[in-house]
Order: sequence, then C-alpha cells, then structure tokens
Amino acid sequence: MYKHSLKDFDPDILNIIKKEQKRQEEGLEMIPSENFVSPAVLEALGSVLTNKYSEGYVGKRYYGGCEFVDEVETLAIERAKKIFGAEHVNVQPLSGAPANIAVYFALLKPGDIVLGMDLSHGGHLTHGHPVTSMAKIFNFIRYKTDANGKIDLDNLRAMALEHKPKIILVGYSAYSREIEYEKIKNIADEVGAITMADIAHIAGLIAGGVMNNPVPIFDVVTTTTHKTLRGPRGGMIMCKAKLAKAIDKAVFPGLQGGPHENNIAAKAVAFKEALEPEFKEYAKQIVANAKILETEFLKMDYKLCFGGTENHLLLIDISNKGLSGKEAETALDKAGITTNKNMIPDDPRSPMDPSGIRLGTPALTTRGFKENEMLQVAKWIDEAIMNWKDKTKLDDIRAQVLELTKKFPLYPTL
Ligand code: DSN
Repeated sequence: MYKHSLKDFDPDILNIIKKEQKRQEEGLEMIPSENFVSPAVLEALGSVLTNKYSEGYVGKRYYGGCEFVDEVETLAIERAKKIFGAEHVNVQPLSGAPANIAVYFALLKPGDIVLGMDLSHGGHLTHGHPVTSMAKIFNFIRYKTDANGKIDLDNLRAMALEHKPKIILVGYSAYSREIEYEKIKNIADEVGAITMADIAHIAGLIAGGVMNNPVPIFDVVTTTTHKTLRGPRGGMIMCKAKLAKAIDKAVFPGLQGGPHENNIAAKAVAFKEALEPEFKEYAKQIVANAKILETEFLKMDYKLCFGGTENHLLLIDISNKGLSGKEAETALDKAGITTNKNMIPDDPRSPMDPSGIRLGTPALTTRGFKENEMLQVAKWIDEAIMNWKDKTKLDDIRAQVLELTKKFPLYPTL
C-alpha cells in the first residue's frame, strides 16, 4: 500500500506548491479570469475519483464500476440546471475551449458561418481568431464594438442579414458591458441562426443574479467553471433539449475521452456553493468592487475601454500614461499586483506588447475585499503605473500590499 505523502516523497513539488500558495496569499490577484476555490472544492479535486474511467454518460458508460461517478455527475448536472434554469447540461468539457469546439462540431458543417466578436474588442480566441484551428474549418465573421465602445445591435443585425450566419455568438473575455440577449435572439430568429453565448467570464455573476441570464433564451450556452463561478478548472455546456443529443455526441466521443470525474465532483461542490444565499452577496460585491475601480480610474484620467464596466472587469487603455500594457503588467507584478496585458479595440500595438491592461475583482472579492480596500487598490495601481521605472516605489507598494493581504488570509498554511 502507498505510505508516502507529498512531503516525504516529493519535496521538490511540495516546495513549488508552497511558493505558489505564498504568491497567491501575498499578492493582489486581479486577473479577471482567476479566482480562489474553497477548501471543499480542492478536496473533491484531490479525491480518488481521479482514478476512475467513465467514458459515456450517466447510466450509459463503457466501463464497469461507474455507479458512484454516475451519482457525482448527476448531482453536478442537477445543480447546474437549478442555478441557470437549463434544459440540458453537459459537465464533461475539460475547459472552455473544448466546450466551444464541441458546440461548433455539434451544430455546424465545415465552411458554415459564425458571427462572433473580434478578439481585440473583447471576444475570445475560440470565437474565430485566425490563429485557431477552428478558423480553418468554419467561417468566422467578426463584429466589433462601435465608437462608444458598445455592441451596436443595428450593425450586428445588418451583418447577420448580409452573412446569414448559422450561429450568432455573444459572451466575451474583455467586454465589460451587459448583453441584451432578447434583442440578439430576435436578430438570430430573423435570419434563422442558432444563438450561442459563452458566459465563461460572467457565469458567477449570472448565478448570483446580478447579470442577465441567457440560458432560458439562447439555444446553447458554454462556460468555464473556474472564473466568477469559483469552481475547479473546467467547462460546461447548457442547451435546449432539442440540441442535447448533438452536443453530447460532439463532446464524447466526438472530441474527448474519459471525463475527469474528480473535476466534475469539484464542479458539483462549486455549484452547491453557488446555490447558497451568500453567493448572491459575493456576486453583488464583485460588481460593486469593479464599480469602485471604475470611478477611481476615471477620476485619475484613465481611459476605460467600453466606457466603464457593468461586470467584474475593466479593460484600461494606458497609452496616455506613457507605458505599454506589458510594461504596466511588469511594474504591477513588482508591486505585488497581478493583472494581464491586453489588446484594446483595434490595438495598434502587438498582442505581446499591447496598449492595455485587463483587471478584475472576483479573486479579491473572494478574499473579503470591499469598498475601502478597493479604493486603496486603485491608488496603488495608479502609483505603480505612474512610477513604473522606480524600483524603490514599487518595493514600497509591495510591502504595503503584503500588510493588507495578511489581514485577509486565504488557506491554512501548507
Ligand atoms: N484565458 C481566459 C481569460 O483570461 O479570459 C479566457 O480563456
């Protein structure tokens, strides 16, 4: 029998995990797609469910011994249905990209047209960026935000009428505004398109009731489970019952093999957490915290793409501050604040050295940060950006960040 623990057997890996935990504890995590899962989610992830093969679906597996993973997967599905009001749920996608790819293969033929948002305007690579393999198979036409930084529905309608897409795709990675699903559904109906929303970034805000829910309206909705939804790394597809068979077949056997049942158990735990009343408070606070950043950055003459935020994230064009997104990301890292450099709409610079930074509030809100802390965070971000070449200043901010984070511990020490 196994006797060794990580501590005894592999101190190298344990030490790296400890360093990463320290980094997470001692810094301000502001990448909008990241979050901190609960110890209960971690426990499910690290469970013996990882040992089990279970190709197929509940009650229809290609392996024996699936009675308990069937129970796990059923709970995950039922809880997701309850949160989002979905007719059908597939919890097997390994992450957001495979979820989107599965939908394309389920519902499209090679060459079919998808109308999706341009990456630099807040879309996602898997929404048809030319570097992706999907762009070699399907025909993605990309729409953009207008001069005011909003999605212009008249333009979207005109594009839909012109291109007659098979799918109209909404849901974004950097766009910070609410989405008018009903109106988009009407456009899709006019041209006979399938409606698809990728709610990876905002799933937790929808679960918490602070953003519009496309699930009852749209044909198919994909998400990751590890962003605002605060579960393990993973994906999920929700759809109307009429599409269930095609979606399930596209996930398995079309794209994936054995589902990761430890991950699915952790999704189920996160979904249970999302059904608790406290999760509504959490979601509300995420948006309130983002609003504080919006107000403070506007006061300090930062250019907010899309005019501001109605969700958990802000995309900031920092070209008027005399540095690039990459330089800002590096300076903020040195100050103990983790963000990511990001393209702004029609960015004249390159993806590895763009004009913007993207930041968000889900992880800090999990830590317990509220309005007062966010005011301080906005101040530190500005100080780091304005003093990006000054090592002493950045060290000084980092020391202050450390003091604040000590008051908001995350996990027991390893
Ligand atoms: N990488 C994710 C994000 O940061 O938004 C999306 O896939």
